[in-house]
Amino acid sequence: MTKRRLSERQIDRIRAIQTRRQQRFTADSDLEPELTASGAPEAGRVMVRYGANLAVETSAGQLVHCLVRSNVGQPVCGDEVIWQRIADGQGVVTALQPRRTELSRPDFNNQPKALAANLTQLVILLAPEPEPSGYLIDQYLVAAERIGVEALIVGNKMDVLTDPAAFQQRFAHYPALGYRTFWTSVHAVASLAALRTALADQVSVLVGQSGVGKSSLIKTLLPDREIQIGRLSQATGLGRHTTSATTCYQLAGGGALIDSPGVRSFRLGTLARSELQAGFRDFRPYLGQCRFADCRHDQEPDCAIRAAVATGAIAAVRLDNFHHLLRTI
Ligand SMILES: Nc1nc2c(ncn2[C@@H]2O[C@H](COP(=O)(O)OP(=O)(O)OP(=O)(O)O)[C@@H](O)[C@H]2O)c(=O)[nH]1
Ligand SMILES: [Mg+2]
Ligand SMILES: [Zn+2]
Repeated sequence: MTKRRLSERQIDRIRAIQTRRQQRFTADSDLEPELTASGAPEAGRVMVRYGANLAVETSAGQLVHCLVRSNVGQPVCGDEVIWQRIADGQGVVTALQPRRTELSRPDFNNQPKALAANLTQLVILLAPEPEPSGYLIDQYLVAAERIGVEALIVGNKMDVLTDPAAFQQRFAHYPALGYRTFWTSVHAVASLAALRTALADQVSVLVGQSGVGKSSLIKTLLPDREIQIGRLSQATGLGRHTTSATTCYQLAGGGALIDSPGVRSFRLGTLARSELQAGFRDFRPYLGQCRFADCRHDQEPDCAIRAAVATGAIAAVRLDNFHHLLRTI
C-alpha cells in the first residue's frame, strides 16, 4: 500500500515536471520568432544574468534587456556579446565572443560552469566578522593561479578591531608571497585609496564569505551604485537583490567590479594533486624534490615541502590548508 502510494506520488511529480517542460517549450517556441532581430549587430557586455534574461550594456553605456538565441551558449556576467535590437530597450544576443578568462565552479555533474568572464583580477575579501575560514583564501588563490589572473587580498571591517595589527599578523605570509594585501573599512574612505588605485582599469571579481562586505565595498567605491541597481532591475524587469546574481559594475575611469554572491557560489572542481599543488606558489620551488614522486607532503620521509615548513620558508598553515583542499577535490 505504502509502495503504491509512493509510486503514485512519483507519477504526479513526473507529470508536473513534464507539464512544466511543455510550458517552457511552448514559451520558447513563442519566443523564438520574436527573436527575429531588426537592428544591426552591435557589441555589448553582459552586466547581469537572471536565468534566461540578460542585462547587456551597449557601447554607448545603455542597458538593454536581452534574451539569448538558443544556439549561442550561456553568456555570463562580464561576457562580450553581439546583440541586435528587437524593440526599444530589448534585444537578442546572437553571438558570444571568446572569453579571455573565466571564473567557474563545478555544476551538479562536476562540469565546470562559468560564473564570470573576462576577469583580470580576483579580489579576495576577508573580515574579522565572520571569522575567516581557514582554507578559503588559499582555495581562491589556487583558483586565481589556475585562471592566470592576479589575486588581491582585502581585509575589510578594520574599524571593528581594537588591535588590527594582531589580526593582520595572521595573514602576514600572503604579502610575503607577493599577493598584494589591503586593509580597509567602508567607514574610513581614506583606507580605500590604495585599493581604488589597484582596481582601476581592471575587471575585478570580488569573492569571499557572505557578510565580509563585498557589496558594501562596491557601494562605497561607486556612490552611484543605487542608480546602477535601478537600471539593472529596470532592464531585466526582475530582481533587486543583486548579490543573488553575479553583477558587473563599470568603473568610471575604465574597468569593472563584479559582485559575486559569495562563497555559496564557489568551490574547486576536480583537480589532480599536481594541479592543486601548482596553485600554491610557495610550493613551486620545492616540487619534484621530495623523495617520492607522488609525495602527499604528509608522513613521507624526505619531503621537501615539509622540510621547507620546518625552516619557515613555507607557512605551516599553507600546508595544512593544502591537505584540507586535497581532501575536497
Ligand atoms: N563595521 C563595518 N561593517 C561593514 C563594513 N563593510 C561591510 N559591513 C557590514 O557588513 C554587513 C555585510 O555586508 P555586505 O556588503 O552585504 O557583505 P557581502 O560580502 O556582500 O555579503 P553577501 O552578499 O552575502 O556575500 C553589512 O551589515 C555591512 O554594513 C566595514 O568596513 N565595517
Ligand atoms: Mg553582497
Ligand atoms: Zn613531499
